[in-house]
Amino acid sequence: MSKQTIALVGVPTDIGAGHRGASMGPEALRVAQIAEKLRARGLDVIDRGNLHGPHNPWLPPVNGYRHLGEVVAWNTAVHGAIHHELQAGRLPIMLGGDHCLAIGSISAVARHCRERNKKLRVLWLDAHADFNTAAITPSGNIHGMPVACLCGNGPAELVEIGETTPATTPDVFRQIGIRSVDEGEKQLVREAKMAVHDMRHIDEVGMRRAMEEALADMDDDTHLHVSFDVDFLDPAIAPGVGTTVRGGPNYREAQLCMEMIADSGRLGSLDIVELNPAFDKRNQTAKLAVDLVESLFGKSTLLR
Ligand code: NNH
Ligand code: MN
Ligand code: MN
Ligand code: MN
Repeated sequence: MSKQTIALVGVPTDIGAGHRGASMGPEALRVAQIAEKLRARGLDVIDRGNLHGPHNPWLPPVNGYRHLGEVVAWNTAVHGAIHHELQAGRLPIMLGGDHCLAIGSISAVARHCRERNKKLRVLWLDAHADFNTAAITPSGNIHGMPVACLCGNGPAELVEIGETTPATTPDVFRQIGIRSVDEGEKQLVREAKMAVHDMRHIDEVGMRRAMEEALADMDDDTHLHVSFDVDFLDPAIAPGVGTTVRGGPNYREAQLCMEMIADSGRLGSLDIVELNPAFDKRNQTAKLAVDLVESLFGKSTLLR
């Protein structure tokens, strides 16, 4: 097999978030040497630079959505860029940006899977389920809604990004690290029968078994997408996010999670989202994210 080529796609916006600053995420990851560290692992890395889109007008929600038009514009750009990289056989890493951008990236991955007759599995590493809708959102922030939109529960403009509506279905998702789900959102998560490996479950069975479950039943035809919301991590080690929730995975649990994904050999695309340098200290959260991404690409399997 030929050498895997990674394409970094920066998406500098905080359009879907409740705090400003995730727009600085792509540059913080570059400063933390994401490209250099992956090259040191023997991977080919192309940095595509940043996508462009509307600025953040910082307005209140309208009909339950903040900045819907701007979110559509950014996600349309993301969908096109990520699909282009996948079609060329590259492994795209989206450098976010807030988590609303997963609508564009995952709809592109789902489209690619349909075109190539591949099965899709999405690992959603997050403190939050991101399954809100306009009717139940406590904030109107669309970064709390991407999973719902991808499953067809959202505004037409967002649900229709990509070729097929809905882009995908709840059964492809495995959510890991969840510990903050809004009241109305809980009901929807239950109704959708989403596979949620929440922190309670991880406490009880450990990260190893939770990840064995999340990675089960994949085969040669499975494309694995990882959507890594940096607030997945415990805020003690990762303060550089807008919405910290205590009680997340510690350093070793997070490493094991990434190592087990690497061992699966199925990783086909990745989002790194919600990194917010305005809340960080000396870029430590960006450096940690890069360290974990190195493990996702096999750094710590040397002794096996
Ligand atoms: N659930 C909250 C909301 O919808 C917070 C979402 N924030 C996130 N999600 N960072 O990952 O507003
Ligand atoms: Mn999220
Ligand atoms: Mn394709
Ligand atoms: Mn989150």
